[in-house]
Amino acid sequence: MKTEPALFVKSAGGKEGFVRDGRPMVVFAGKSNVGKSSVINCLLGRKNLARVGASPGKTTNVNYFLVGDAVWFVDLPGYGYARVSQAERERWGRLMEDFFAESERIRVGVHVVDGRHRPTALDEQMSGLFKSCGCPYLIAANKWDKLKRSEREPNLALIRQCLVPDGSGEVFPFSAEDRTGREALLGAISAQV
Ligand SMILES: Nc1nc2c(ncn2[C@@H]2O[C@H](COP(=O)(O)OP(=O)(O)O)[C@@H](O)[C@H]2O)c(=O)[nH]1
Ligand SMILES: [Mg+2]
Repeated sequence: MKTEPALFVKSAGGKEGFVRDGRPMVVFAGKSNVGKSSVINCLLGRKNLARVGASPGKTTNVNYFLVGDAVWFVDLPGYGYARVSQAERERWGRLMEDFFAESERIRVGVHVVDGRHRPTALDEQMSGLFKSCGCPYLIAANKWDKLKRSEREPNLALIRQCLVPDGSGEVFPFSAEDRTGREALLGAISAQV
């Protein structure tokens, strides 16, 4: 897969703004602050195409990046930020429902989770959305650089057990900081688009 050029094209706050141009989509989701923007930048070899550290809970839109003129990288709004209103939470739920209702264009799902912790209930909900759309499901266990060596195997096993006990997806140790797992994840994405 060509990762250049990569450009931010648009942001959609609702289904009327979704891109429907027939190009395949690689869809990224994750808890807010898990490093989703950093993972996208790392994969694309860019510093700040997807905005890192934009205040958590504020990026409530679906963002579209056109990669190599051929593939959409779609950045879904982060979830699980404590200080958002019930109304915002409901908006997120509706947006996800609308987005996954048009799942035939999703070629692969990339779920960014925190490699240090047990997946949350919302991670499990998100996982269900990815699996229900029937696309290959890849999990990036991010912030891997922060794990002690002794934590690695047990954490991988825990993430697998929580999200893909039936082997319905693949878990990749990943670090947007030191680029652990970049080639492996990019290879798995490339195989689908
Ligand atoms: N140590 C470490 N920090 C990371 C990693 N990925 C992201 N971060 C940091 O985590 C914070 C949130 O990252 P961001 O990409 O904005 O998260 P997003 O809200 O999920 O898009 C930033 O301070 C990043 O520098 C990683 O793999 N390792
Ligand atoms: Mg972000």
